[in-house]
Amino acid sequence: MPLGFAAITERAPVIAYLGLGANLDDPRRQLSEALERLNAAEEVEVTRVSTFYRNPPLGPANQPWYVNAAARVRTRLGPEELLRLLQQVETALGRVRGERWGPRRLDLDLLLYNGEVIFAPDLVVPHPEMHRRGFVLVPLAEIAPQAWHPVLGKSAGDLLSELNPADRAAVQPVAAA
Ligand code: A4P
Ligand code: MG
Repeated sequence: MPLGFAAITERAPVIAYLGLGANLDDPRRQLSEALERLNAAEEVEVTRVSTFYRNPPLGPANQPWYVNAAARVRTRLGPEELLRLLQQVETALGRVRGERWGPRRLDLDLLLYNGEVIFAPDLVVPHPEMHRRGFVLVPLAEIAPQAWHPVLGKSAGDLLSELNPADRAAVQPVAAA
């Protein structure tokens, strides 16, 4: 086999952005553990993490407030493989799938992947709700104001500045422990 064959066929690393949320069982710990597990995966390096933000639930109101964050990862995984990894980490940390938009220990969403637009049955990227959500845009714009939404043709910073001020104000940094 010619020298360097493996290196040539290996996928080059790309940048992806993740949204993290939890509102049960010490949400901050859930997010920290999720980030540790993702970073421990051989094909993923967590290169930036936002502040953790408290905010009221979107969806059923009779559930605790959420803690949300965003992370930048460098990965050799394809988008579907990265989604599988996110789902494995959710399951490993004990997420019980239940009511849609209901309380959860951990929710990991793939927000942006390498500037790509993906419409697969189980994966839509950019995440279809991200541009409407303060709890996604506040942390994302903190770590990557230039991150590009390829469908809307706008940066995370632009999308945040277009958000309703009340939605933005509802997302507040978690007080230092
Ligand atoms: N799926 C498709 N595209 C993606 C993507 N880009 N990232 C599919 C992740 N998953 C994606 O997800 C349902 C299906 O979405 C998966 O099978 C996957 O193949 P799920 O995590 O099982 O269900 P879910 O999270 O309950 O539903 P959904 O519609 O994904 O909800 P969201 O949009 O994740 O919202 N309020 C606050 N304050 N903070 C929050 O973080 N989160 C939610 C959940 C509701 N309210 C919230 C928050
Ligand atoms: Mg989800």
